[in-house]
Amino acid sequence: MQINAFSSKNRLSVSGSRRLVAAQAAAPEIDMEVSGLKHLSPEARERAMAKKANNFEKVKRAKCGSNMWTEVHELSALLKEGKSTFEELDLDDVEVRLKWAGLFHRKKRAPETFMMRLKVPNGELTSTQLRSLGDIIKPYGEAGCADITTRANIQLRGIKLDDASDAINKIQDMGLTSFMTGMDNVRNLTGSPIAGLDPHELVDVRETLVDMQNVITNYGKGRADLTNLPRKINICISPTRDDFPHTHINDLGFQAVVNADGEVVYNVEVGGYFSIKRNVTSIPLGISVTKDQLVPFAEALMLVFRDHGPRENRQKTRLMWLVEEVGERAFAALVADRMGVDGFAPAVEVAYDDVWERRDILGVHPQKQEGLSWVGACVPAGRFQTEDFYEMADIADKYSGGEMRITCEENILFPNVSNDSIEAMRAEPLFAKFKIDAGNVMRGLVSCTGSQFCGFALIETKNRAIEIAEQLEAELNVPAPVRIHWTGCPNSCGQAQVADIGLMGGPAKHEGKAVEGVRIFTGGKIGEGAVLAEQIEKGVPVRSDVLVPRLKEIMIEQYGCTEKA
Ligand code: SRM
Ligand code: SF4
Repeated sequence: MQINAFSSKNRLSVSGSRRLVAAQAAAPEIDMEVSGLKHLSPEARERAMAKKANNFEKVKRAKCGSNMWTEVHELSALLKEGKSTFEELDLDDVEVRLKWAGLFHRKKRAPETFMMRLKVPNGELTSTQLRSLGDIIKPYGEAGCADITTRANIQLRGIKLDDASDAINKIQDMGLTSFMTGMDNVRNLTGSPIAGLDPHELVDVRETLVDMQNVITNYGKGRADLTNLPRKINICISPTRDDFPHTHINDLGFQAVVNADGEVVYNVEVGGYFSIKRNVTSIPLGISVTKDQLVPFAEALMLVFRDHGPRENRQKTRLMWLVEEVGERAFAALVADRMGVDGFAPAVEVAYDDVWERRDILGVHPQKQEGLSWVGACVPAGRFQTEDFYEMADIADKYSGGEMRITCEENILFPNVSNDSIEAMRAEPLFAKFKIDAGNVMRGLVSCTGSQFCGFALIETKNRAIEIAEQLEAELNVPAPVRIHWTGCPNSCGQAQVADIGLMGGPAKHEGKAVEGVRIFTGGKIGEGAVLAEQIEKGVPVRSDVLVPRLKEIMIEQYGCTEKA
């Protein structure tokens, strides 16, 4: 099979401070048979799978998780009407397949309650949605809370399976979805929290991200042919040099650039991911796509991943393993073939003559629209209580046209605030809790869920992260934001490796006894020229009398902090 994966167009140009120094030469035709793709046919995979499929694949083969899109309503009804007890339900449905409907049983930490993960493309929410989300968790009292996630998304907590059917209907009625959010599905699509407001963005990605979600989730109702992937897939579109969605750690990242003709196109990177066994940044595919190709490309790539991706050893099933197996060019050829196109334009190579520091978007910032600003506020460790939803909705209605956004750093942002209203807005009680001018440790704080709710966690994270951030701010002068990311285990949902200082849960000993501990990572860089943080220590007890002094040392040595008098 011959596929010309790349167009032969070379592009060279200079545009503003953006200097296009080179463009990739046309690639030769790719012979898929000689590049070893024969054994990757869906039929061959199927044969291999029958023998060596991992346990999750066996559960999916017994019954696909997509069945839960209807069955979840039946399970809810069975419980509600007393026709079944929770214990009588099928274990694989409860622990695995319900994740296809966005329901994660918190068996170890809060038995018989579920975390419900949504999809919020680009993290945009309306005041109506905020109020409805508050309404869903309100009945659960203290057990009902919510989190902003590191994919600019919302997770609701405390949900009972009896009520899940109603919750799902409410969520779909408000134009959101919880389907295809867990297990081997696409995760929340990320872009830029300041899309449409930002004077420096190359393109407003909001509409494309919504289109992409609609296509790959069938408008949130679930798309059966895209739901049985070998593993999860993270997708983002990055429209600025800040790279807010961390292209380098997504399985599929589109980076907006300007080509020689002055058009915005998207360089394609693939394969970035974190896991217990491997942490790897994405690699360029050597191609670029147009705006119109973004959604078809993502869809085709997912189909290629579905059909050719490995499904044997679960630790070797993320997209990177397939890309490495077939090579970047052949992989691009497979996607082109699936899209029904001859090939793609080469990647645009961009070298800038200036250095671009990733912007801190908390606080008040002028928008490209005259007289308007966005106002970013810090949500400590991303945790919301029920009443926060109502207060945020009121603020959004009063000041930002009923709109609020959430970020991958687990914070909130109100767009389109009239400059005349900023002073009044600052005085609102919400911002005593979620500070607009948060300190330089709190504003950079990110934390995964940790042991309060997550069964994988080796340590408690969120509460501890807040306490230690407060202590550091009390004891140190911190001249610039220091980004501290907490992650409760090596899955690294809290992205320890992108932080200035990353703290990853792990075992430790104190005075001969086993205690909660962390591995410490430092030196992560985000934005242009991103670099992963490296582990400098392990087995450090998280007790504040041990960890805080160690963090202070690092902050003084590496981040210009000084002791307060
Ligand atoms: Fe994650 C599994 C929470 C972002 C890598 N992650 C889990 C589970 C579902 C495990 C479980 O069932 O308890 C956690 C749910 C805990 C809970 O109750 O909240 C969980 N992951 C999260 C969130 C909520 C952390 C947060 O506090 O923000 C994030 C939800 C994002 C979303 O909206 O979908 C979250 N997880 C991430 C990220 C960061 C990212 O996407 O940039 C990563 C690393 C990047 C990546 O995926 O490559 C991440 N989570 C994992 C992994 C390791 C994946 C792997 O290939 O091995 C697991 C374990 C797994 O999938 O087997 C995992
Ligand atoms: Fe749970 Fe570990 Fe992810 Fe934290 S990093 S949410 S502890 S799986």
